[in-house]
Amino acid sequence: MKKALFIIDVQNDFTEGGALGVEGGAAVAAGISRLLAEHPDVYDLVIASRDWHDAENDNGGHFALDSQPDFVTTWPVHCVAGTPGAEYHDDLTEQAIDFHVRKGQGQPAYSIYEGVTEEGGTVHALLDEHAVTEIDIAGLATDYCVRASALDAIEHGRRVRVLTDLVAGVGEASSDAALAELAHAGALLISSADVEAP
Ligand code: VGL
Repeated sequence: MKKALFIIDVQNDFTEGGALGVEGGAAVAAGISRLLAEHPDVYDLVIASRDWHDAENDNGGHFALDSQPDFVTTWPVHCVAGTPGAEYHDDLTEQAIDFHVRKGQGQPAYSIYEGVTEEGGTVHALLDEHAVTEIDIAGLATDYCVRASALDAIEHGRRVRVLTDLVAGVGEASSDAALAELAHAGALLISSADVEAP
């Protein structure tokens, strides 16, 4: 039984001062790095995603270019491929990441499962290849990309735990609702202090 950590979209644009910064985003970056430093052997695989949108189009209506974003299905321009906003936050330890996944080229892509690895494969295939059955999830944003990634992982039959002190969301009510939905769907909500628990 192998265990993976998903680090979802811990990018400059989703942290304080970014185009779509969420409160607590930088602390999530630092917290994930601390977790990986303190528990270097817990995860067989560490997989990190990045939103990686096109600069020259609205990415399937994801970017509000000619209107105000509604912050539900349309968003300010964020995480454009190759820009500083799309880079991992500086406090996230990149050396601990085994696989990098990019998603959202020309389309909205909330779930890490919609992305591709640097080798061009899917996350689903990567997990199968490494016989991963258990997935812990941390990152941004609780109510969007963390939620979608966790639901996909559950749907693919993995045991999922959300590290609730290492996620941060766009809205408080929508983040609470997302965590309740994930618990109902079968995810365990745990603190990162309990990652070693069976
Ligand atoms: C996200 C809003 C828009 C996320 C991505 O990473 O949760 N949220 N695009």
